[in-house]
Amino acid sequence: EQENLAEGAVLLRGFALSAEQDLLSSLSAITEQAPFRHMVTPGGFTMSVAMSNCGPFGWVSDRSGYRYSPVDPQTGRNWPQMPESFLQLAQKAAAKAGYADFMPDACLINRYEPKTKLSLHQDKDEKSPDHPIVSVSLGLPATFQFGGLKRTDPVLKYALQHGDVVVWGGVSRLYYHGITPLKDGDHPLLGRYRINLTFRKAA
Ligand code: MD3
Ligand code: FE
Repeated sequence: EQENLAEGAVLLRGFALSAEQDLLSSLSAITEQAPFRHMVTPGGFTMSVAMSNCGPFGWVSDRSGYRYSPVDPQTGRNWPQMPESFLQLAQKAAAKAGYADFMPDACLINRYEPKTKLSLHQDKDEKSPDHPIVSVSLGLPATFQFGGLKRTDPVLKYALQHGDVVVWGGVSRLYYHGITPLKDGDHPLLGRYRINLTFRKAA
């Protein structure tokens, strides 16, 4: 089942379901090495989303800005390796959406609990927007909103469920997007959390 959300954006409903056990056990191993933390924005606000990373590069934010770093600033060590199950899922999804040779070098892991939100933003910290982004939703459902190339463009809302995968390429790669405050709930595998994995080519 394949649904076009916008020009270049493909929703693959339930695409990650067959890998959920592998994904969740790998996730625990990663966050033991690189625990979830709340990063601070350049403006001095603490993000409500808790984050970790795996792969050669990880997205980090602090008072000096947003960037990709090979080192976890909290441990001084490299980010954990990207598990084979993560890489294979991301590549399989990208291929299905028409990107045959996606080679992500960064996986940002976002953790939401009830009330956590992610304000409307663009993803512009990667070297080139020509590579797609693959996102995997796990746990509690979320309302995802996306607009256009301008912050003031009208937004559409979509419910993203456990197991949904979205591939963002083409012009949609630079669209403004965000997550509305998470509603409370109890997911059979993840309890009161939503986890989102985003795979990117950063460098
Ligand atoms: C549309 N994450 O990490 S994933 C992010 O659910 C981020 O945690 C959200 O936005 C989350 O930057 C949304 C879906 C997503 C990811 C990247 C995009 C949608 C996108 C890039 C361009 C357009
Ligand atoms: Fe984003």
